Amino acid sequence: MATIEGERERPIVVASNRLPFTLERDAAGALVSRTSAGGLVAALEPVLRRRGGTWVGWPGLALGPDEKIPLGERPFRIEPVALDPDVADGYYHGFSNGTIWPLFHSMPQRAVFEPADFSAYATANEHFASAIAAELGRAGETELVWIHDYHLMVVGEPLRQLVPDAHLAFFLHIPFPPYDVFRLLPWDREVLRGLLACDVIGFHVEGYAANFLDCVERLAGARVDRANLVVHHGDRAVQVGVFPIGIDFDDFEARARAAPTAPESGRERLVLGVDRLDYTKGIPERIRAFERFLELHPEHHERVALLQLAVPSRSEVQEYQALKREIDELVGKVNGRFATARWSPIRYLHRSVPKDRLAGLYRDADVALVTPLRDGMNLVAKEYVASQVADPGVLVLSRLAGAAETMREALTVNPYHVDEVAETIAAALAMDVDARAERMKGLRQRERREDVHAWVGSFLAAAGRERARAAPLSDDDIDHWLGAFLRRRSRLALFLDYDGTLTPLRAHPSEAVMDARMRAAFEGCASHPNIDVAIVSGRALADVRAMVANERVTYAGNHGLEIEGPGLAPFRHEDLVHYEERIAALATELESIARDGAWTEAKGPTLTFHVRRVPLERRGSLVAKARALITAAGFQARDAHAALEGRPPIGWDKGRAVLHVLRARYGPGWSERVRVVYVGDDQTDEDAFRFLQGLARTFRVGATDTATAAQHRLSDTNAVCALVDWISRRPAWS
Ligand code: ADQ
Repeated sequence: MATIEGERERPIVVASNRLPFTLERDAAGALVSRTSAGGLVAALEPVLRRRGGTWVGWPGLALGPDEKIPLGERPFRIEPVALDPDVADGYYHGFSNGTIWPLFHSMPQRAVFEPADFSAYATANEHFASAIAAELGRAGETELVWIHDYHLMVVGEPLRQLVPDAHLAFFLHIPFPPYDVFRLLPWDREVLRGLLACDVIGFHVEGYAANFLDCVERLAGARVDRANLVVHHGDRAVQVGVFPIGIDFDDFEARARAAPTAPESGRERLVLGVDRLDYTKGIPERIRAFERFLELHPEHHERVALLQLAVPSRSEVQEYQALKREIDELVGKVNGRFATARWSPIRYLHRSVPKDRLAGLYRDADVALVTPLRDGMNLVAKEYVASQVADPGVLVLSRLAGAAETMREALTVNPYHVDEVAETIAAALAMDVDARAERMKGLRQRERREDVHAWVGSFLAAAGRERARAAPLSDDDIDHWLGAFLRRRSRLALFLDYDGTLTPLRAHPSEAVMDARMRAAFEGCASHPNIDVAIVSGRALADVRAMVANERVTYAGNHGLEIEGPGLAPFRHEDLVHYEERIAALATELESIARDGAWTEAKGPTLTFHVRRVPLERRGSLVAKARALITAAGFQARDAHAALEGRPPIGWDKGRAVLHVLRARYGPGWSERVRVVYVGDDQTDEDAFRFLQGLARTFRVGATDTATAAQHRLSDTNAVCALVDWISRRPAWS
């Protein structure tokens, strides 16, 4: 893949939940903005300054209709996404922080699954998509859109609908959970579809990327190339990448050098904990481990103290208030148990500390205790390392933090293992200066090299590469999907849709014929002694039979309202007679409104109003008129490819037709006797996919970004041909 010349310097749109500043109201209710101190803002602002572009984000509070955000001077645009309070609440507190945050940190018991929250999340993400699309339209050239984090996982799909060739990159700052946890999410496929609408998806560490690929393979039916971290999703190739985030190393180092020495320093050795107050950070567990350390090591009494800083976070949420109370009580209990007249073992500050002071504390801490129960990366560990400019300290790091995958010189612990953490604190305090210096040197070298600027650079380089098309379907891919399923010598019932599946869609139905390769593969299946082929089509039975012209095959025409096949009693739905006269009258009415090349195909009990030749700008209103006529005549109107179908209101669809064929051919115990494969490209095939769930292998052809109940996706009729050909080559048996 070649890098497009100049790509890296074109404008960029950054989208994140929050804007690069915090908005608040002063006592008089006026808006004031404060620059965010976060590392991400510091890293991305220079990129936006250099390349130009826009930062799209939610201001975090409701603005009055004419209220303007005080933006200050910036060489790039700020685009606030306004959200109604209800939507904002369901999106932010609900789905983002009440569902995804705990679930993705593998704490499913804390996750709330509330449909209204997901719908608010989807709505908020659509607002983001519109705002981003407007920015892309304004710039007049296709720029890179860099979407950040778990709040915006489903922006991609609506955005791609608005700007089909947009270049979208996504980075997840939190872990991506294993399949068994992810699939607890009732909206698992929706989230995967949203992510797969992007061209590049970045994670901190390999483990998260591997979890994502597992989920994509098992839940989204995409093909996964694990060696190259590529997902072949329909006709698109999505590049997955591993980009461990870093910090502004030089900035922390300089602050640490400049920070004054605290007056109390040196009296006792310092163990430091610094976190957002969040249940994932393992603060109560850490305090218990420190208590255990004091129990096991009385020699450290009056010589060591734990300083725990916790910056308030999401404090309006009950769960976080409960966590705060728990920590308050624990600190009180441990101090009550061990404190002496001149020593308190734990000092606890529930507040934010300015960066300069923080850097000084990091520098002076003998041990940093970074023990989250789960953490995407963890920047505190890195900030500590950058601040070790004097006597080197020791980093004790949870194995469940992403940072543990690269910060190999840290002493790693299981944060749930109280004794292990306690003994590691003791070991860290006992480590001699050579060992400390050796480990710290390695840590510092890496963090200096892989700082946040390097992170931005490597992500943008990957995102700027030319986009690849999906690789053609190979025998290995098909073997992976069907090999085990068809291994046993069971009969195969192969159901195939016709238009769009065996043939590409054509302007006129009479032009849709199988090409030579497809014809050969198809005939191979039809003449195979252990395979029964059935065609399930929206065409009239006689029509599809004439197109396919093979007497060994079963035909279900008119979406299964009429069925005929070798060895089967011909079937025609008994209610059809009541509709035949009415459908003829409806066909005449539709002909009277047909313009611009629209035409009506009468198919016996059903009809199709074709609009493929109608210019797009006039299609919508014509289809609306046709739909009204169909409905007024008492028929069901259903969307098809560039067409609208009129069907009798009979509770019958392709799913029922498949069941009819299976029962008639193999008897009521069919699911034990036969393996079923179904391939289709149309909305009407979804009825069959749903009906066959768990009972068959199902394949949806084409359109990647539509929802499907099928297990797997095939990019186009070439992929169908590869599949049908593979099936035709199965050895026969008797
Ligand atoms: P966070 O969950 O916010 O980030 P983390 O990476 O540890 O977690 O960053 C916390 C930040 O808050 C640090 O920069 C730290 O200095 C600051 N901080 C904490 N307590 C403070 C205090 N009392 N006073 C001042 N500052 C304080 C999410 C993911 C992480 C991932 C980052 C970046 O959860 O896993 O590392 O994004 O991708």
